[in-house]
Amino acid sequence: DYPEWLNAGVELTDRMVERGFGDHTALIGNGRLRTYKELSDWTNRIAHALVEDYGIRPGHRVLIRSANNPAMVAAWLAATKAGAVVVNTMPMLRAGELTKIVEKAQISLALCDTRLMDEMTACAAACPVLTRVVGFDGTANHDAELDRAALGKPVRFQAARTGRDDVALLGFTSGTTGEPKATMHFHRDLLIIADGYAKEVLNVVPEDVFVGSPPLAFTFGLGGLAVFPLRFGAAACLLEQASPPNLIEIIQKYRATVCFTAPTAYRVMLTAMEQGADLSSLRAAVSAGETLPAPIYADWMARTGKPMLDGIGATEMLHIFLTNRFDDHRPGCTGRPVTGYEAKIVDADGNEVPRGEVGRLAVRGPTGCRYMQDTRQQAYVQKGWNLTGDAFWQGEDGHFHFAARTDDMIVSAGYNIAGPDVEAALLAHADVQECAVVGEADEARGQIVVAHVVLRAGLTGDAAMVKRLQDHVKATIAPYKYPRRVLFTDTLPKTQTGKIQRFRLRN
Ligand code: 3SK
Repeated sequence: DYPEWLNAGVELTDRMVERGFGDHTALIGNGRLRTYKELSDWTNRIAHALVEDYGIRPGHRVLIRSANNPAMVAAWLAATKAGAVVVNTMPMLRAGELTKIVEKAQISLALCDTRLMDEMTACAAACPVLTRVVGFDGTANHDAELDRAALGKPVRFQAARTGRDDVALLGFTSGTTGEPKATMHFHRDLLIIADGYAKEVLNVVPEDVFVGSPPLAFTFGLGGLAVFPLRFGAAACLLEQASPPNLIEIIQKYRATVCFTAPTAYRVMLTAMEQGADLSSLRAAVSAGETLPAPIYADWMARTGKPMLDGIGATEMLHIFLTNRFDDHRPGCTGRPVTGYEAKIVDADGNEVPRGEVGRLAVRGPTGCRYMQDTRQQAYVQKGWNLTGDAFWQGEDGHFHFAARTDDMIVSAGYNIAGPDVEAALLAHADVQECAVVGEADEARGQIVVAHVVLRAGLTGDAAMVKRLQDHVKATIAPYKYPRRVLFTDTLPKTQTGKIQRFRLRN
């Protein structure tokens, strides 16, 4: 039950000061600690600048482009307080990918870390709807246009009178067609995920220090590294480069207690612990974004005596809806629904299948899929149940087990990669005649992107060509999407109507 008028930005900052957390550390990043009072003042000043200097009004769409850092969190909270609908984007996106988002969401203002301006300005040049790009300083110096505009503003701000069911956030997800889809989430949704999963499963306390790798642009990261800690007076430690070694260093430095990352990073942490790293401060190791291999779960349990909490969420659902728990966990299992959610396994007609049989995972609960202006809504939500695109089975004990993805989405080291996105990038290379991109199981990354490529006549598929194509993909779309394996072939398997049969390329 949330009040009719609710602003998630206010709840996560000013309200926390009112509740006595003013002196607690809220954000750690770029070598600085900021208290809740500082965060509240900072976001209020930026909100003033957004309204008074840049004309932001409730419902305007604002894009934020940054790596994970306190300035990004402040920009997001400030825009939310001003009533804007925020689109957080990943720093690795290229101008072409940003353009699709800006056009789809009709974004008028972009707030961009000054270190990431190039692709943003190229996007603005191609998008008349984007009338203003304002730089902010993601380092601790705070010396860019937005920082200067905010500097002299009051520390109190009358937040926009947003309703609990007003849209606060657009989470973008690249569909299997490569066309980005925007999922709308309300102010109350942002609090529901904290009051549900974070409270019930993680039991967050003000003494907690959160750390992790998912980008804030991915709702997994926004929840785990901003909403969850801020809702309970805990601290969030934000890393611009969240490589496993950096995570390990920061966990030790700040005695982090809750970690959100993918199995790949936990594997590196296990090796580091064997070599003497002290990660004993961690009380909760949350693994999501890709399947948790049973051996990593078992090794973690053996070394730390604590379970790794495997969960599954979706951008459409905002956050985790199925999870293991501290007192109810097992290997190769994604647990049970978070309180408030229900899940079942259905066949192609939506009928529940018997226990043990693989089918489509259907879920419903207090958050759910609301695509913005997208015909795919009808396919995702059927009879009130969200069909996430995952194949699962349910054991006799009611616990859910992952089987496979049911679409062309490749999940690699926690990143969702749409095969068609990579295909489009490869096809833009002069040497590529045809290609098909699929995911292949990989022990370290869950899946890797594999490209099957037919080259133009007379060209040779050698190591130099592999490198050229990989570099081309990295320069065209977000670099993490590049194919780690490139296989050359004379033909691709096709139906009689000429459609590529990607399933025949998957092993
Ligand atoms: O499991 C995921 O991929 C996910 C997606 C969005 C939000 C949270 C999670 C865990």
